[in-house]
Amino acid sequence: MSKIAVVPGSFDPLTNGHLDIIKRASSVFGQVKVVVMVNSSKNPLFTVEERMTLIEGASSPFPNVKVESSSGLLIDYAKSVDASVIVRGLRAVSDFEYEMQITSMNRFLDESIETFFIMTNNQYSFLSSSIVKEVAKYGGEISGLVPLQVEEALKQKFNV
Ligand code: COD
Repeated sequence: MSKIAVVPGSFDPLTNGHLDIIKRASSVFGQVKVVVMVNSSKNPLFTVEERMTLIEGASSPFPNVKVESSSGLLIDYAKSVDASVIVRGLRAVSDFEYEMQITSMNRFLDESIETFFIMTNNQYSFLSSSIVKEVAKYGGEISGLVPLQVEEALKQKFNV
């Protein structure tokens, strides 16, 4: 039976680090659901719909990837789509503590859903949505760090 994996995140916006994780997950699992989680306490730059459109554009070469959104608990979303695995990316030791906390909480809520980690590609280990937004805001060079459509969307948002 082909396994369904969920790749959750804020994706505000998608970076090439995220895309690399999505691509690698799509080569291992039968179906991949990239889910933009809506977090009411964050103040995102891009709307959920904008983030989804950018992810759909960049992940179009991977036919087993679908993009959705959810505003509830991740584990409830994973159950609703019959996923057996949550996939997360790991960049550095600094990610570990946070990831351990959310993985443990998700296992407490439903221990039948496993979390798998994919190590970042070295070339993207320093990349995050926040750092890309900061550089883009001041007109810095971001090509090669994000997909072309994301680069254009950032330039438009910041008027640079
Ligand atoms: N290289 C590799 N991986 C990367 C890179 C990179 N350069 N950058 C980011 N990643 C990975 C991240 O480690 C993460 O796995 C994924 O890509 C998405 O990253 P972000 O930053 O967009 O997403 P987060 O970390 O903000 O997502 C957090 C969630 C939204 C998943 C979490 O808050 C959540 O599950 N919220 C729903 C509420 C819930 O269920 N809470 C209970 C569990 S605590």
